[in-house]
Amino acid sequence: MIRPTYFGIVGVLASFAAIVVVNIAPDAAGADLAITGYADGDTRWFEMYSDAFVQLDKGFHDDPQKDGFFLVLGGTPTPQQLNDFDPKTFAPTFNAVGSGVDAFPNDENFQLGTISYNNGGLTGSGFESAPITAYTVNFADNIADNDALSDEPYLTTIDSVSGSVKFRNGQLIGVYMNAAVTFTYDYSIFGGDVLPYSGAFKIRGDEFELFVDGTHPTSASPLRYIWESTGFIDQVTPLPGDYDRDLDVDADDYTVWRQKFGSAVLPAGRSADGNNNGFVDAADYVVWRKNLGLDSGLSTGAMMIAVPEPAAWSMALMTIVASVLFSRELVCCFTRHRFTTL
Ligand SMILES: [Ca+2]
Ligand SMILES: [Ca+2]
Ligand SMILES: [Ca+2]
Ligand SMILES: [Ca+2]
Repeated sequence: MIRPTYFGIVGVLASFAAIVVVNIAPDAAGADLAITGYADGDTRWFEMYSDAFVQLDKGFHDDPQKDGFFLVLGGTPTPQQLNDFDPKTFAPTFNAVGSGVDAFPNDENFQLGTISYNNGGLTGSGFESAPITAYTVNFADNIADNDALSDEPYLTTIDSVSGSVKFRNGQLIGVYMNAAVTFTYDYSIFGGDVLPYSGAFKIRGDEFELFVDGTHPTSASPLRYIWESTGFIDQVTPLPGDYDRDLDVDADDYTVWRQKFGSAVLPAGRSADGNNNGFVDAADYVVWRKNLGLDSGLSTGAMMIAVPEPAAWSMALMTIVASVLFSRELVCCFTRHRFTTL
């Protein structure tokens, strides 16, 4: 296996590039949708045999293209430490040794494969939904390919896929997909078994999430691999004002706008950035207000995330915001504040 830390992570990341694509047979009457994504900067790949991980474009010395090199636990992990480790709350310690790792050579531009769907009933008019029949992906497209460790120790399987793609007058307004993913690492080259690491790749509206995790004992240290990435799908044009991506424009979208208010958005136009200027700001409230009541009539299915009904105080605040934000003086001051703080 791989050790010590610095050289180990280079080798593991390189060998990850040897993922094999597994196809689910496409529907005979289907159409294909190639998707690309924009990954968040906290996209991470853990290799917890070597107690190491990298984070997308964290940089290394003066090279912003590199993805750094970080220690996880500060030493060879024990089985208990691996079991207790929570990647969601982990705060890294940067280990500035060696020359760094460019583990994600395409940086945030992720290749996310092809969705096949049954287009038999589509007319290109109005709101329409089509079932997803297959998903094909090579996540290794996003990982450095300079494998010098061993031959293709990693495989990727799409165990199952479900969901649908949504259109408005033929334009893609959302993807709602849940794919069960298993990575396997062929440890037999070191005298072990083929080890699975399982998780899911999900898309909801224009947002994607990949999470795969697994731990296995070996004769040396236990192995644990984790890859987590979130981001946005490029091909989707969300309904204007539908900030929670459930294909209507209602009070819940206002709640999202309020929660995100003041934040920067990359790329512009995602999240609650309805006017496409890269910030969640007052103009996005205007977009929401203009489209309030728009309803596609389409279900987002089992992937719908429950959003609580807005409380009475929230509706009252909405009215206050509407009346206050658009007085000329406050819009002037608000705008000036935004740009002086950048
Ligand atoms: Ca990079
Ligand atoms: Ca909505
Ligand atoms: Ca709604
Ligand atoms: Ca905006």
